[in-house]
Amino acid sequence: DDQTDGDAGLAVKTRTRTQRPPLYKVLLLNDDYTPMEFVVHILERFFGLTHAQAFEIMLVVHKKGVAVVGVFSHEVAETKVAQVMDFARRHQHPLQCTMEKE
Ligand code: NFA
Repeated sequence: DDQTDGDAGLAVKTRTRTQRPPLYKVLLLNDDYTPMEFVVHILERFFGLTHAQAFEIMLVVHKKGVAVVGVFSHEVAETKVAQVMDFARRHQHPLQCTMEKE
């Protein structure tokens, strides 16, 4: 406050916007072949869901074609997608998992 800005010696607060890291939705896609119990297992194992929560989300994907299974930082979302895709591929299931900016 150097008295050159017309504020009569009062403190001046300049409002700045808080930077929030972008968040990413992790999406699970339906297909006709992946067993329901395999999807439930993935949701428990990689997303920390209870069996009941996992079953609920699996059914949403099965009925609606897609569901958001979680929202994470870019790095965590990338890791989840890679873990799901790798686990599905190793078990020869066509399950697809993707991410998109919120
Ligand atoms: N649609 C699959 C089936 O009927 C189950 C499934 C649910 C697959 C959610 C992928 C995602 N076996």
